[in-house]
Amino acid sequence: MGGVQPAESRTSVVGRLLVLLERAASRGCRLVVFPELTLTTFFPRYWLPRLDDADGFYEREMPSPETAPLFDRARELGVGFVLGYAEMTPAGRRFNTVIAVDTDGSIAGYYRKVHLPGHVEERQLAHQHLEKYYFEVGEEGFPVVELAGLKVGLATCNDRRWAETYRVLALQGADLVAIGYNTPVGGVPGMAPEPHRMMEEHLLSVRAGAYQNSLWVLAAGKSGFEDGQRLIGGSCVVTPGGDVVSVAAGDGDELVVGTYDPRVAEPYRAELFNFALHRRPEHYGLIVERTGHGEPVVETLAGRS
Ligand code: CDV
Repeated sequence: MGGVQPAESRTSVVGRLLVLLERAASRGCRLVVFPELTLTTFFPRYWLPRLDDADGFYEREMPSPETAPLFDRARELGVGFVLGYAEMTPAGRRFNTVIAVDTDGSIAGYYRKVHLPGHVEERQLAHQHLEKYYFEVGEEGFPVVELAGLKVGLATCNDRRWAETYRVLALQGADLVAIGYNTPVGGVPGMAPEPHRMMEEHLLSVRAGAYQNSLWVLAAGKSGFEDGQRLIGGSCVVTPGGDVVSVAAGDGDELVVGTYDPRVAEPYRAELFNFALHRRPEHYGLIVERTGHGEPVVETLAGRS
């Protein structure tokens, strides 16, 4: 998707999504992935000292009167979809959320973003990255839902850079992982500012996740400019072999299409990445016991047989 400007209404954004949905249906697509925080501009770039001043960016119900046309049309077309949005719960909790809707219009599941990047406090930057300020960490983990007859793992943006995301989804039998994202070019603390580097790191992440877990990745990002901030784009379809078979060509609203074929994953799952045969979880304990890089576990040779 091209950028969503701060003044753009939900109705206007949904109109753009409907155009893409119609195009997808006419190409025979059964599943469409929309970006993270699709319905608004990527507002974590703004520092608003009063959190309540951001309330207008959040959805309190889904579907809402503004988003209902998307749900209705998708059901009529028999297309499932995944849509990212900012969620405000009835108790006033805030999450960076994804909803997954099946081809018959039923809600298949939700995901609340786990890996929230950025910072909580205002920083002296042209653009902030305040996800830790605007959202709580999702508490329900990474779900796999049934969409268009496939097992679809849900993740969002920064999750795609973490190996654990894909592995936890693959261990639940995911055939593919749907990932919406907003990756600003430059100005993100700790990330290289050059657009080509950012694109390289994005593709490296989704390709590695797909390959190491024998699953497809559908990555859908915003692109072009939003309120003066450039977003990386690069939406793509990645095979279980790690090949990018389809990628966005431009910076505006665009349909990126791939054909899911279960046979691509089969040789990997049968042999090289046959988890049941080759994984050694007894040696992976540190992954869940330790968060930071920590001290090396120094092995002593004494007593080794
Ligand atoms: N919305 C995001 O999660 N964006 C992050 C930041 C760090 C640029 C990303 O990983 O793309």
